[in-house]
Amino acid sequence: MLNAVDVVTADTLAAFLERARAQVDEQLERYLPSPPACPAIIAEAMRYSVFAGGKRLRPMLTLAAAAAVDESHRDRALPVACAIELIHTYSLIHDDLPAMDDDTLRRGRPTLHVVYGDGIAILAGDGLHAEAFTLLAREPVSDDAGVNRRKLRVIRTVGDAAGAAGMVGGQAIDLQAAGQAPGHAVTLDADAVRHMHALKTGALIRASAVSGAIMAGADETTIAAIDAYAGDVGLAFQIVDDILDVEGDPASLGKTAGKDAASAKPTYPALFGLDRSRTLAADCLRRAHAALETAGITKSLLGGIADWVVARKS
Ligand code: GRG
Repeated sequence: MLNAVDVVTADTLAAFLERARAQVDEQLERYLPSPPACPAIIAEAMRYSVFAGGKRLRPMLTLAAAAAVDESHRDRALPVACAIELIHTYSLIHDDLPAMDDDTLRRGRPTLHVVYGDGIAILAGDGLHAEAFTLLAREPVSDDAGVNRRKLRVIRTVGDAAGAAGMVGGQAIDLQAAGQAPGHAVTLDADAVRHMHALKTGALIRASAVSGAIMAGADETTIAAIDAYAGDVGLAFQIVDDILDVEGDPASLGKTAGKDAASAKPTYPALFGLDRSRTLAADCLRRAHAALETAGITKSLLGGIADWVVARKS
C-alpha cells in the first residue's frame, strides 16, 4: 500500500525498481575487477555472490533518495549505490561462514564458502569491501569541488556505517549474544536487541539513503529527515526479517528458515510474539512516512519503498 498523500503509483514504483535494478547490475559488472587485473578465481567468487539475485534494497534507497532531492543528480549516486551493495554482499558472505552464522543456503543457492571453500570466501568478502571504497573514492569522476566534497562525506558516512560503530559492531554483539565469543557472552533485553540491529543492519540502510541525498546536494534538514526515515525502514526491515524467519516460505526466502528459533536468537517474535511484532513494524512504517512528510518529500519513491519493505515475502 502506498501512502495516501503520495502521488507515486504502485506501477511507477515497480518500473523504478526494475529500471534501477538493471542499471545497478550493469554498473556492478563494469566495476568488479576481472583478469588480468586479478586472479580468475577471485573475480568469479565475487560475481557468484554479487549476482546471486539479491533484492538490491540498499541501492534502491540510495537512488530513490538522490532522485527525491534532485532527479537530475540521480546518476551521481549510482557508484555509491553499487559500492554499498558490494559492502552488503561482503557482509553476507562473511556472515554465512562456519565461524559466524554457518549457513549453507543464501539467495537460493549454496553459500560462497560451500562452493569455493572458506579461504576464498573470506578473500572474496575482503576484496568486495576494498573495491567498494576504491569505487567511492574514484567515481563519479569530477573536477567540481562540491561533488568531491560530497564524495568525501559519503566515504566517511559509509565507513562509519560499515565499521566498528556500525555493522561490524552489531555483528560482534550478535556473536556475543549467540555465545560465539568465548568468555564474552551477553544476554540482550529488548532495548539491547534493538541497538544490535540498529548497528548490524540499520546503519548501512541509513547510510544508503543518506548517501544518495548527500550526492544529490540535499540540505541538512532534508538529510536529517531522510536519515530518520531510513532508521525506521531499517528497523522495520529487521522485524519483518525475523517474522519471515518464523513464517516465511524457504523457497521464496532463498535461505534457511527457522534458523533463529533453532539457535534461540533474541528475535522480535521471540521477544514480543508475532502479532506485536507486526504492530511494531507498522509503527516503524508510520514514522518513516511521517519523517518524509515533515520534510515535504512525500512525492518521492521513498514512501513506496518503505511499504515494500514491510509487505515483502522474501
Ligand atoms: C560479517 C561484518 C559482518 C556483518 C554481517 C548484515 C549482517 C552483518 C549479517 C546478515 C545476517 C542477517 C541475515 C540479518 C538479517 C537482515 C539481513 C541483512 C538480511 C539480508 O539482507 P537482504 O534481505 O538480502 O537485503 P538480499 O539477499 O536481498 O540482498
